[in-house]
Amino acid sequence: MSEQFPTIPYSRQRYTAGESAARAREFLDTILLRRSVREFSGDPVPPEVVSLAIAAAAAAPSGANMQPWKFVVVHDPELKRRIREAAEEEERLNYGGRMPEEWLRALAPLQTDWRKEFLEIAPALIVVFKEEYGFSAEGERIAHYYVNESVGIACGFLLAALNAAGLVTLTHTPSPMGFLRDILGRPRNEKAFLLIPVGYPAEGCRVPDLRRKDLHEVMVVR
Ligand code: IYR
Repeated sequence: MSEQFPTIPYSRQRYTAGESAARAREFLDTILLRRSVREFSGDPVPPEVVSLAIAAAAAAPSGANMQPWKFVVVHDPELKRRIREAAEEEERLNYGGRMPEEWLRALAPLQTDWRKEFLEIAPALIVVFKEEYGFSAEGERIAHYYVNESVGIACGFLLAALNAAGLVTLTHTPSPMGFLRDILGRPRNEKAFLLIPVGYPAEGCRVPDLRRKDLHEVMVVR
């Protein structure tokens, strides 16, 4: 049997309902500023902001506290170029027949295509890897649990933290993403989960005029 974690006291300041609602509203107002951006400025991002946002992501809950994630930050133009080339190769196949008609129709309003210039233009790419399993200090395999849920939540924290800092992102999934492990030299227990270009919107950047579902469409109270 493994040992228990020692426990430590935990409490939070109790806000009044009004204070609590004001904080929730402030968070909502901030998160409503987040949009998926495909037109990036080349301006560099402050490295400290990226580090702080990744620290926030790594504070996400995870199955059995395995923290089954790695966040690879790519600034190097040559690596970005290789990632763009490999992503475009996959996307050419996706848009050229690998995605079924229904999927292409669903994407048509977004006007996306196989071209992924943003992978070179954005000053930083954060490639999030999930660790499908880990290793003990003795090099034995350790099972990880709820890996997709854990890493998905961590990515949510990451997007929220970058957004709060005034940076913009795209949640990009050039599937399949196996090339990322090869290009970035990651070990076999890691699988690319999400590719997140980070930066500032280009001058004149536009985003689709999307409608978010109303609260009553997404919230059910019983
Ligand atoms: N990965 C492709 C296709 C794509 C798929 C979905 I679902 C989107 O919401 C957007 C794009 C691409 O990045 O173009």
